[in-house]
Amino acid sequence: MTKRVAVIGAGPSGLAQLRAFQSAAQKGAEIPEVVCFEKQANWGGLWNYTWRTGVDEHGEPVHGSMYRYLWSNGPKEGLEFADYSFEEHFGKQIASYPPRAVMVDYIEGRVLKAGVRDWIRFNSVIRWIEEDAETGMFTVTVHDMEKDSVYREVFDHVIIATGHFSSPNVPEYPGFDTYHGRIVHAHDFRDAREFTGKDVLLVGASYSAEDIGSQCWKYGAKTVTTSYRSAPMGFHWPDNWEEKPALVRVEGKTAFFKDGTSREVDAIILCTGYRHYFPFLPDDLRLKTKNRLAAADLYKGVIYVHNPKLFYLGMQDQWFTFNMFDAQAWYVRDIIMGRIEVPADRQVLMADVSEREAREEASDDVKYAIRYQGDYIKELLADTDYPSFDVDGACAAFFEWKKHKSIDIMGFRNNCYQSVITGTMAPVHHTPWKDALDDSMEAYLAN
Ligand code: FAD
Ligand code: NA7
Repeated sequence: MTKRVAVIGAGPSGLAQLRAFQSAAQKGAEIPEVVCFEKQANWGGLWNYTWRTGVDEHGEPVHGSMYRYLWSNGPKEGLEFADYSFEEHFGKQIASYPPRAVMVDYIEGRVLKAGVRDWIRFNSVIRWIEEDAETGMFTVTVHDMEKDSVYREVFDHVIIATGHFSSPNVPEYPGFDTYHGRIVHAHDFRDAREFTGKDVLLVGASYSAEDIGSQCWKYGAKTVTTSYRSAPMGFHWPDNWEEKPALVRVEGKTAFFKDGTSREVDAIILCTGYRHYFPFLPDDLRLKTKNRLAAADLYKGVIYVHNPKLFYLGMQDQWFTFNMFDAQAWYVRDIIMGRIEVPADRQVLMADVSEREAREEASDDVKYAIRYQGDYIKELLADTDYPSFDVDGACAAFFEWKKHKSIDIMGFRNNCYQSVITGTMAPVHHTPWKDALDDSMEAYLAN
């Protein structure tokens, strides 16, 4: 009997999985029956922008964390699909930091070409997954939101591709309950123009704080203050941007910091990260990990050590994204198709995880971390037929990106890099990022 595989989520990771199976079928292999369940009405995951916050049209928690005017926060040369270049999609090479609309068009282009849309059941929320101890099969409970009906289906394998930047980590500080302004988590931030002319405080010192702060600055916030718990971001900020140590409390509209200073702010944006959150999984199947490069309990970063018929994609903290999801998806496909064997001894699986953790912890150097994830991709690629590409070249693009950020945090997106897939140099974008207020695809491609 044909194996049945459930893929949960049609974001970049889930779509990579569909493309991986379709590519095997295209080469003449017999593939399992693949069913992808997606709770949103369309594919693209986080890249599928929604204006909604809180709950969606069905009363489900909104998945989207992306906001208007978002441009890729790293060079596209670090994430390009090896089997579908930007040049193939757009018919020309494009600049290196595309806005969201351009990115979603590219993501969509590959899967439209592969013809896998009808493998996906949209508006289908996974409510629960459990394993039958006797048969080892998974029963998946699905809520079809269009029909408003709940049903169950049985699968040999389940692949969790629901992402981990959707369920916000929301700390509380003394005085929040009486604060005279808006407090919002990055997950619910949508349009920077809301903060034009305002004094904004961002709590956190990572990508969200940096990028949402930059958006607010670009669209005319009066001042931007960021507050760090561990270490400052340390970029050369514009004059109206200040980094403060940890927030201690707020009173009225005044925020007080650990160094004894204070500042009046109109809004507080909590850029305090996200949680791995899988409300549809019981204890024995649920991944519990921090946002790190060596995710806990995943052999080869994808196979759940406590139940190797269950897989997780894209659960690591991410330097690499799309090409890493591809490497993972091809690897998982080949395990399911019997081309790659997973050791039967659980101790071996656990030892693999420990080794990855120790290697990650061996250094906190940024270049080391980028190479670490690059090496992980190479390790997976070595065992599958995913088109090999110059991973070291992609690492080099990330090193350059880091350098460009340290030189000019508001200008790093004006740089361009060489594609490791086609070898072409990206053109310089026609407008500096800070002046490009129109982030439509038409405006971006008008080079
Ligand atoms: P997601 O994109 O989160 O997709 C998961 C899918 O699973 C969603 O479609 C969701 O609806 C679905 N789903 C969830 N729960 C269920 C359920 N119970 N039932 C059915 N379906 C479900 N990466 C970059 O490379 N460049 C960037 O510039 C960049 N910017 C980012 C900016 C922000 C604000 C955020 C939050 C992330 C950014 N990322 C960026 C990283 C991002 O995580 C990846 O690019 C990518 O979207 C991850 O893909 P994914 O498929 O693993 O997860
Ligand atoms: P990250 O990268 O997980 O960073 C979370 C930040 O929030 C980090 O600076 C944390 O500080 C800080 N944090 C977490 N909890 C708290 C509390 N309680 N108080 C103060 N500060 C806190 O999440 P991001 O949202 O920035 O980025 C996630 C993805 O979105 C990323 O991949 C991008 O592509 C877009 P710490 O350093 O732990 O002290």
